[in-house]
Amino acid sequence: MSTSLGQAASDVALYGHWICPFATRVEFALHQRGIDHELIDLPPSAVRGPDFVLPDEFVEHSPKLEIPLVRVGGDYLADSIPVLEWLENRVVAPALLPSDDADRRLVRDRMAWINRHAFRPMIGVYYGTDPDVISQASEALADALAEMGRWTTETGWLAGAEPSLAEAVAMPIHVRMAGLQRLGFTGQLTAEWRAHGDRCRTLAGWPGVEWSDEQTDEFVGRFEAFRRKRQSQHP
Ligand SMILES: N[C@@H](CCC(=O)N[C@@H](CS)C(=O)NCC(=O)O)C(=O)O
Repeated sequence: MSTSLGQAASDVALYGHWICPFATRVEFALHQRGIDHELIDLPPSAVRGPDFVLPDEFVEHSPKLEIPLVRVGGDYLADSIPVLEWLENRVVAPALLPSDDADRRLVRDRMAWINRHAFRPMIGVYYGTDPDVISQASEALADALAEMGRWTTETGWLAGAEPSLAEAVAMPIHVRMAGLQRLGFTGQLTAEWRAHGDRCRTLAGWPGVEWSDEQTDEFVGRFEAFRRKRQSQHP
């Protein structure tokens, strides 16, 4: 598997922010591939200060004004999963997408599954304001993580014999697990899922996305404040 870029590495830029799980997927893949890039910090609107001005380049090229937005050379793409696939196509040989059709299909199916069955409830846990809703999201997330743990039993990875884009898509769940637990995720993590987390922490992409204790505290604090604000608006 090659990691050489078909594009000068210095030409790659990511508009992202550490708290955004979608941008984290791309940041992980860039680090995992060893793709040198510029990270242009652009906090999501909920985290921006009142004087924050969106850069013109971002406004022009991000159709929904969402991060992640990636520039390679003079080309731009937003939306995490298409961006992950696009970065694969811009390199000499695929590194996080297998070359075999059936293996590639498995990675793609699992990325879509994770998005739907794990990411939605994960976001439901931290954006939840009603305890019943948080608890339902927590249960759904625990079920999804148990299923994803089962996928890893044969090879250690989510889709195939090596880390793939499925790891990039799931990575933000490992990154914020301690924060999710403080915000109401009560599910028991299976041994397989925890072992997958341990394996992910050994990957080249991990140091680029891992959170310090301070970042976990800030994540938790932001969503606790969000809940308090919602509660005061709709007591
Ligand atoms: N489907 C998109 C979702 C991206 C997304 O929701 N990004 C959020 C930040 S985490 C965003 O930029 N929201 C707009 C805003 O904050 O104004 C993806 O997978 O990249």
